[in-house]
Amino acid sequence: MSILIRNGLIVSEGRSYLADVYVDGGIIKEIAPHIDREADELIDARGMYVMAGFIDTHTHFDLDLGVTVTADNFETGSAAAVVGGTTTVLDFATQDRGMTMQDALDVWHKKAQGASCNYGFHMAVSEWNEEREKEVKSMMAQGVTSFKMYMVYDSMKVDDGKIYSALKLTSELGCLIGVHCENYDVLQARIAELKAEGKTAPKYHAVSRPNAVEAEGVARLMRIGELAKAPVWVVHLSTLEGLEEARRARARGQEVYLETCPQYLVLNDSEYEKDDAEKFIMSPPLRHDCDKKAILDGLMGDIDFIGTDHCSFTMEQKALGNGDFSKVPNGGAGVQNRAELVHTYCVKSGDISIERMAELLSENAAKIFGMYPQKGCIRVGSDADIVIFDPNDEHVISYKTNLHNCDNSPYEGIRVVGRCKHVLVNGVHAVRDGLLTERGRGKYVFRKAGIRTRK
Ligand code: DUC
Ligand code: ZN
Ligand code: ZN
Repeated sequence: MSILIRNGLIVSEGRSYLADVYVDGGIIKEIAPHIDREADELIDARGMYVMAGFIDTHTHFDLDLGVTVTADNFETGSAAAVVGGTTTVLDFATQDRGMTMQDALDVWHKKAQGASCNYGFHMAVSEWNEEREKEVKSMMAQGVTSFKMYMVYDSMKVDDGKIYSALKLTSELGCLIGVHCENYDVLQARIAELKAEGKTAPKYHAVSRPNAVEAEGVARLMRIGELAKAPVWVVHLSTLEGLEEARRARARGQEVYLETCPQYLVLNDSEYEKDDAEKFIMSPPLRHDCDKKAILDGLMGDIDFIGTDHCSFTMEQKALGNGDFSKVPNGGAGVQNRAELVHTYCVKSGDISIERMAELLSENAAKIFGMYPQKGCIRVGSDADIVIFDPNDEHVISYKTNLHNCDNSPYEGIRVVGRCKHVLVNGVHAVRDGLLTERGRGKYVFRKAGIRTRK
């Protein structure tokens, strides 16, 4: 199957230029000012950007939290991803206590079968011991070169000593660990204080975990990374203070990778005053406008990539909290809307260039997570994961039109400028005029050790 993309503005690897792109057998075969070749299909990309398929570094599909399972599995989540231009997700395979990493990886491979976008896995580990250490090389041999640890959540939390040991071992092997940075003990104490005062409404979720709860976790991770002489990745950074801690560590010479999410660029904590505030219960919580501004400024250089932390729950699932914010399943749906939100709130606003958007949504993740140049760039020989992005299309986000399997969206009613008009997944034309026309074309992405872009 060959496809010729004509007259688009290619935005890739820091530059933009007009060219045609010819794709065959799932691979980019030619890029030239004018390609005169027969193709099975022709896409006219005049007035549109031709970009490397976006990579979402942070999704939770089919995740069992114990009380409930995320509303999106790989079938629905990956379909929503592709319509939003995400051709690869890195989902968190989760090693529950008592399980091996291999068990978790096998389970996640099964869950992901038939996905509409490509997928790779970070391994989220809930315990760290000699047995788990022995599995790291085997994970790498199976294409898993990044891991995650949580400082919070009773079922997942690991202590600082374990984070230190894990960082030491995995970094020697060229792997990267992402850490959910919050101070567990203080958070528990604050939740108990609020409950004792009868403060259980959704807005107290944000009160229970203010900026300092994240910043302390980030500062601690920075020092643990320094002691372990390891690079560290802060997942879903949301605060000015957390960003400052990371900057300080970099100024000391440390290698720090930062991820943020659209919710910390677009929304703020006023959402917790709304009637459907449960849908904004996610961790980290939504922040103040000054944090939004700091994170937005950080996109210019401090922040390396933007993932969604897609972790969707229906309103019925959110109601499991039964009026107690600390029991509401944490997370929101975002996998479909990342590119259009970043385009609207960061590019159209004049804060970042379209070239920077390409880095933040695809290229940097491809490099740091060991997929480059197979993915993350428009180059001859790279996979034909391609987004043809119309920068002028305006529409309003709604869960009713989103493909995710969830009766709410944190972005409900927001007008965005920009739409992924056409999307190719492994050379297959999967989205036409904004509509998903091909499902199930995703493949497992076997990842190498990443490029240490901040070394
Ligand atoms: N935060 C969420 O909101 N959901 C899933 C996990 C997390 O850390
Ligand atoms: Zn997290
Ligand atoms: Zn997450």
